Amino acid sequence: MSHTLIIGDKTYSSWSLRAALVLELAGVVYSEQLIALNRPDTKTRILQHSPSGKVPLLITPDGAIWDSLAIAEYLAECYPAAKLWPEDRAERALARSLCAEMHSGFVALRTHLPMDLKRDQALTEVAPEVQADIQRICALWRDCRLRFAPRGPYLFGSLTIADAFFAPVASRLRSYQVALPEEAAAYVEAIYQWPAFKRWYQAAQEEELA
Ligand SMILES: N[C@@H](CCC(=O)N[C@@H](CS)C(=O)NCC(=O)O)C(=O)O
Repeated sequence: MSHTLIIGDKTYSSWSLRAALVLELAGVVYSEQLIALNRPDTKTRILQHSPSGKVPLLITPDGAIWDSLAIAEYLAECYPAAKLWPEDRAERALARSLCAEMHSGFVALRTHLPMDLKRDQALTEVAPEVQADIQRICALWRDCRLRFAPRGPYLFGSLTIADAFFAPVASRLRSYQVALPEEAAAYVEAIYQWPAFKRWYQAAQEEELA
């Protein structure tokens, strides 16, 4: 196997999930190496592979690639037939904007609602900055769904890198039981029906954590 993905716990590692979903979308056969997060030796173990000290990291015939967005772009370049980005240039630009906004933003949501695939419990209080992030995400999803719903249930109709990037957000909204507008709730359900997401989710349920 020529690709190895170094990941964190499936329950918690949202950036690892994104990279794994893009690999699945590309149809790449790969092996997986899991490094448990939040343990005394976590940093040392990750640094043996990843100069950033973070996961995911993808080992490829072209060398190691760290950072989920770099991994996604690399795979899009290697596997053009998989159409990991939308084919239309304007739509591709929109999809890249969504992913970049996800990659660099929504700090309040990521801080207060960390991904936890074993969780099924609402927060007692939702901070205003978290509410603002949720509203922005729902607006992004709504715009995409209004435009592309005739093509399928995902952000751009069929699955793209944008769905891989928002899948962990969908999981947070569900596991923290956030009330959602109809189209956002339907999108969350579509993510939960994505076979590659289901496999990761199931593995997370079976994962033993420290
Ligand atoms: N910008 C990075 C973020 C990676 C990241 O923050 N990964 C977390 C796990 S989800 C991590 O490695 N945490 C371990 C640590 O910081 O020690 C990406 O997109 O891949």
